[in-house]
Amino acid sequence: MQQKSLHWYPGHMQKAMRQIEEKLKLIDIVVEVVDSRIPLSSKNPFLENLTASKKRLLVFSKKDLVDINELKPFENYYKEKGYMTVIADLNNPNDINLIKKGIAKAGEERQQKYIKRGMKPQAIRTLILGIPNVGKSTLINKLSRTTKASVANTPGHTRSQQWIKVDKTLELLDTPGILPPHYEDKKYAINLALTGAMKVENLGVSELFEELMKVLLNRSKDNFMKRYDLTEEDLVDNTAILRAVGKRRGLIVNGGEVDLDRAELLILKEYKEGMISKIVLDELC
Ligand SMILES: Nc1nc2c(ncn2[C@@H]2O[C@H](COP(=O)(O)OP(=O)(O)O)[C@@H](O)[C@H]2O)c(=O)[nH]1
Ligand SMILES: [Mg+2]
Repeated sequence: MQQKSLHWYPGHMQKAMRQIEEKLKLIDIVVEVVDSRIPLSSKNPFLENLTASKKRLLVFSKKDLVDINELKPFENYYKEKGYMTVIADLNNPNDINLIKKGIAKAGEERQQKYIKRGMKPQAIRTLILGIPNVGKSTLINKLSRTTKASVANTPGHTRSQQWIKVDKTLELLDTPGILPPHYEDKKYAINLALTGAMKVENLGVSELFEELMKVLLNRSKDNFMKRYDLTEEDLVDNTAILRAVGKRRGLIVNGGEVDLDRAELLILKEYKEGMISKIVLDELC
């Protein structure tokens, strides 16, 4: 395993943080997106202090890929840290509306300040933040498509920034703040790779497969057996599992043997796409 490739060098982290700090000067509230399958692994803790002075709405995306009952403790965990929360499938228009309502609520205090000063209600300026692959672009697209989106070029503090005017009460910075993932803890790196937020090759396919099997056999055995029509005898060890799955799916090489490597990749891919199990991978201690 190439440990080196797992790490963002301190320079990268600093650069990302500086860029986000610049953007934060321009905005009223922060919407941070995390993947519901990994609500801890997909959140970069270095951001906590940076955004502490803003109202923060945390969106758990991809709720369609988990059993949402499992998210309650995570929601409470973040609420205790001062976040407002919304659990959403970003492809569901009702959920996009819930997020819009959450943003309005997060911006209410700011709005009251404008009104007290005798001003009309102003657009709440919002920055979407998150690590790669959590759904930032999807959210920006969906929010702006709910009304006629227009891109306005408004001067910011230091240089001009592109704003998407969603409606009279909401403007989005059109480029999200992209955070490096939180790789330092191996457990997080594995979860990021299993869900597609990081290239599988960075960890090694076989190691990742072993980790996935531990989780699935522990927490989602029935679903796993059902997906591949397996019996208890097929589960004696990982090679037996791969052999059985490969046979069911016709992954056979020339000599009639099962192609174990392809079976491994197939299971990893189907897990990533939500076809096997709806467990939340992270666990709160
Ligand atoms: N199932 C599901 N997929 C989603 C959801 N939100 C985003 N995605 C998918 O996740 C992938 C990454 O989304 P993207 O918006 O590009 O993430 P970004 O890197 O944070 O901008 C894409 O394939 C999206 O279609 C969701 O709520 N549910
Ligand atoms: Mg994007």
